Amino acid sequence: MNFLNKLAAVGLAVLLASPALAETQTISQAGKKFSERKITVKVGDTVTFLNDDETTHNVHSATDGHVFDLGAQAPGESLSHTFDTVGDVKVRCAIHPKMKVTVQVVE
Ligand SMILES: [Cu+2]
Repeated sequence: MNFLNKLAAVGLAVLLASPALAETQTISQAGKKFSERKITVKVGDTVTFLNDDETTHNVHSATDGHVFDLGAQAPGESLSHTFDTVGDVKVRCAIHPKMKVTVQVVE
């Protein structure tokens, strides 16, 4: 094997060993409902919460170890959260208690 072939082999090995790129999933909130009841994401993935409704929403979670609050979200606005820790995260809207989605974060 000459030098260039070795270099190519090493490059390929590095490429194959690199982790998959983080993904983004989108959940919409039309009609005061999350478009999903439960989704599964991988650690490091981002979920975008799109407010395609006609009212303000406030996506947040009070789940131990996963607390976050995206704050008041006007119609038309998109806000994102990256899930960094394994677990079942119960996501709610602070304004509309019936809005619930569980984000299951896996390795
Ligand atoms: Cu809401």
